[in-house]
Amino acid sequence: MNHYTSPSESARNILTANDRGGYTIPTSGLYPYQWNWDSAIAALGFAEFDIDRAWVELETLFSGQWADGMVPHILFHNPDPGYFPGPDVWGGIGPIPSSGITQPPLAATMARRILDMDAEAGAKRMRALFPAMLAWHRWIMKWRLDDYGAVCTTHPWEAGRDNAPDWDSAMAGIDASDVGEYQRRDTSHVNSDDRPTKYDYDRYIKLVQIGREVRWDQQKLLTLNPFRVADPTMSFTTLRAARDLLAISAQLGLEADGLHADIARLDAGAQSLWNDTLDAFDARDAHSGEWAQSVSNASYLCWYAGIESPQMLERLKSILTTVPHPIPSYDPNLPKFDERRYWRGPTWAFMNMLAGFGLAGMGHGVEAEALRLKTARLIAGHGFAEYFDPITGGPAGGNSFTWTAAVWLHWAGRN
Ligand code: 2M8
Repeated sequence: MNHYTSPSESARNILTANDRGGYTIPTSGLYPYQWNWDSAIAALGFAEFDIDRAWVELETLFSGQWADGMVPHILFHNPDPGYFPGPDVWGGIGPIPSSGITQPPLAATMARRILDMDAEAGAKRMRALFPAMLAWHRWIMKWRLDDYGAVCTTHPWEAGRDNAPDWDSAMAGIDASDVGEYQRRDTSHVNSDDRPTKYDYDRYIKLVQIGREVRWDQQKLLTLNPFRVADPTMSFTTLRAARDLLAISAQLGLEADGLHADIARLDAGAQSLWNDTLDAFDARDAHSGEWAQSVSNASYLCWYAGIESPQMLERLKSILTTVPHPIPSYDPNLPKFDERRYWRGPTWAFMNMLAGFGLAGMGHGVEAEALRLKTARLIAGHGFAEYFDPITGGPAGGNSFTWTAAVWLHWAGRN
């Protein structure tokens, strides 16, 4: 007799199979290392069946923290020739080989959720991690804010939305003519139509070369780096993380000097990303001041940050009824929409979950539930893909993907 594997069983199996001992890779082959925000989501998934393992995931992530507080976007625990660019290209300067940029800070927010699931098991772990999380927050405050208090990304990989249209004009300003020869590995694992182009990769690598050249000296990079974009992903997640750090500090009686003032500054910065002409939250080039004119799935993270927006709610209601598998990473009514290409159209289940957390937290339970059920249907019908075509639901990128499995266990697949 065949054994029927339920989606929840499959999701647990994916997390277990992607577990490399203390950290989880996003998917084998394409992404063989520990990624920062993927790990925070993985921890939530583990918390559903192994709360100790959830804390270990976060502890391993912070074991790669640099002396200045930065938590890298990739930790290269074990060399793997299947990924490019690897540790030698990045030249990270932390305690373990790493990249030289960070990623949207989800860890404090997910740690708070895990703490809430079992306060007794979590209090000690949380106390131990808290100073490291606060140091990361302070590093972001020191090095990534623009004049308005919006949080900037210094590399498309830092925002996590690699080839989003948000960066198109900033990317056009990068001279990558001397980037040299290199060999991509991603397109040997998955369909190249689902991935960024060579034009994009030349610029990604050029930015890595600029950072490495000055050994990731942030002061120097403020003037040397041609790419600096005030970003809704970084701004909303940093604001939310700061609010969660404050709540955790109050709950556990921990020192958190300056967080109130930081929250006020970040709140003003996040609000400054409202583009009146577009009538949505947008990205803004920090060098030129130009708007990207991009409604992305990060635009819908306003509630996650504790920011209300009737206009965004109207937009959300509209895409919930007009787009078969929302939330598309780029608005289908805008000219650059590309339903297969990564962050230029496809739907990402974990971004839906973050938007869902925000909506539920700010009293929009109906929309949160509609989004959750649509995400559940998408995953149940098309598998644990890295991302999905928002029109057909077709799976794209890597499969047996950690964050999609974690989203199922913690949010989408719950009864
Ligand atoms: C993607 O980015 C990496 C570089 O960081 C890549 O394409 O090689 C993005 O989707 C990013 O947000 C994600 O964290 C990473 C691993 O899932 O893959």
